[in-house]
Amino acid sequence: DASQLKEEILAKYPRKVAKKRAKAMVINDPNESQEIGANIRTVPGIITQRGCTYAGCKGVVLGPTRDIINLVHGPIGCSFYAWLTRRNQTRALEGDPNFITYAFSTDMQDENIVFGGEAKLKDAIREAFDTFHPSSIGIFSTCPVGLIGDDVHAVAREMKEELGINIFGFSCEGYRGVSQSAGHHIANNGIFKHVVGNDDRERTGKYQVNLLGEYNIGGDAFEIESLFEEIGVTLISTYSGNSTVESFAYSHTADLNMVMCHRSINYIAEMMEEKYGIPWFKVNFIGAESTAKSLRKMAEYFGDPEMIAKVEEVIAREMLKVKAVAEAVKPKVEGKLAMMFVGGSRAHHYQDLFTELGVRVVSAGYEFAHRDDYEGREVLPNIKIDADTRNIEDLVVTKDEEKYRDDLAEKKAKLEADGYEFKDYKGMMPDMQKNSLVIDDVNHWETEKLIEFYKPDMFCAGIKEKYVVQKYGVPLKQLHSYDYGGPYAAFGGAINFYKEMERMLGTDIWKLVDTPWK
Ligand code: ICS
Repeated sequence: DASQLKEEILAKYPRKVAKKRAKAMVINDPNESQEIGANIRTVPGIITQRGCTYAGCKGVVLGPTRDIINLVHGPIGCSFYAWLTRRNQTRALEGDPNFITYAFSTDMQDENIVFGGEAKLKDAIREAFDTFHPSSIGIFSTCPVGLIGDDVHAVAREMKEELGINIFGFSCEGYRGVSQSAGHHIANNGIFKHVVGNDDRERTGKYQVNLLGEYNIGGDAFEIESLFEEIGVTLISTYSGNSTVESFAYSHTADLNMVMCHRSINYIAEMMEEKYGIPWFKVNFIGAESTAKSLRKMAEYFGDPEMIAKVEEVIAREMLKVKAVAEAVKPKVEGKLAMMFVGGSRAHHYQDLFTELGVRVVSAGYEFAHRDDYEGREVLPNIKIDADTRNIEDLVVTKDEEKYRDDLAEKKAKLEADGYEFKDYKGMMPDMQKNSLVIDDVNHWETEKLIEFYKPDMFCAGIKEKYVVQKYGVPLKQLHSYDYGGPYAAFGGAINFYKEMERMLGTDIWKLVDTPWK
């Protein structure tokens, strides 16, 4: 069983490493509260799946936003490898700016490392301004910037003054946190400080919402947007798939924040509630059942009978299509085994899609999530704050007496009294089967042992794992970029995913793989 596998994995490690890794592997019991070691530094020498803090800040959170110039201060490689490989899509309106197809970099050279790069950064900002006339520019620090001490914030202030547009910097040097998770937090802080609340424009809809933590990979956000539109909900802003900085600036005019990826964006949800009184709850639009549940929860929040009826109508109509495909695919894939090791929320969300097909998830884990994403938010007060976390600024946010929405706070209190849950993420572990193996920050050695042990029919991870796993004769589905596929969100996305699983699980080609070491 799983405990034997865990022993075998740990036996290979030096004693100290084994002790560390033992805490990151939990044999799951959904009815017990179990602690997992998460958001802890990777042991040097281990091949981790993780990315860096700059990746989380520039690549993940700000990267999908199209009307800002995201200028990377650093060596060209940092920009090149963040250049649309995440497959985040956007749809600019006619005549509107869209800068995400570009890679902006100061292209630091040895000379700048030795003598400082601030002058080059200023020139780059002026050049970007003269060429593109953006309304805002973000500056992203890569590792050398922190090492040589360039002050990107001072440069931002100076250039903001000179050019008269919004310019702000991020101290998101790659090494600043233990993973990209630190970069999410830094990005959340920066957007909140420099953008949110800048534009108090008039309401345009009766029911206004923000969708937080949806990045439009493979067009996921488009699927969700069209549902909202049909239901009569005005989507002010998505953080940050198919988004604009312009919309972030008035996103505080929303009546509700729905959080899709808890890990990357819970900070903004919390800060917006503190300052403006906008309640938030967790949603999930991956999986047909989860989508239905999330839509119902939204309709219940607004309590408009017309919206409630519309939601039911949409669910009934879409479920017919979804069920037809699921019923055709399920017999072909039912009982197969899957495992998924992805980022900070998809390893949880995608289990729903597999469950809908009768595929069993035997092992799963996040790369960089925190204990609350595994065990639920009730453990938040018990999470030890270590030096790596303390490194990241925790903004102190206070109530905005003028803009605070007392009406929403009252609405929330009333709903809560009826058992409606806000801020209620319960994490991945309670949703996983008993004795499944939960692993944080899995590495290549552990991946190989997992494959040998479980012989899974499907492995879900990313590009760094893909070809190693496939050489074992196991198909790998990238749950970061979706390979070339998607969207997989909402009802239409569920259908796409079922078909993809039918294609990948139904072929015998993987049995023909002759590994070089056999
Ligand atoms: Fe959130 Mo890859 Fe998201 Fe998640 Fe996050 Fe990343 Fe991607 Fe992955 C992400 S924001 S880039 S849902 S869109 S950093 S797939 S935690 S690792 S699972």
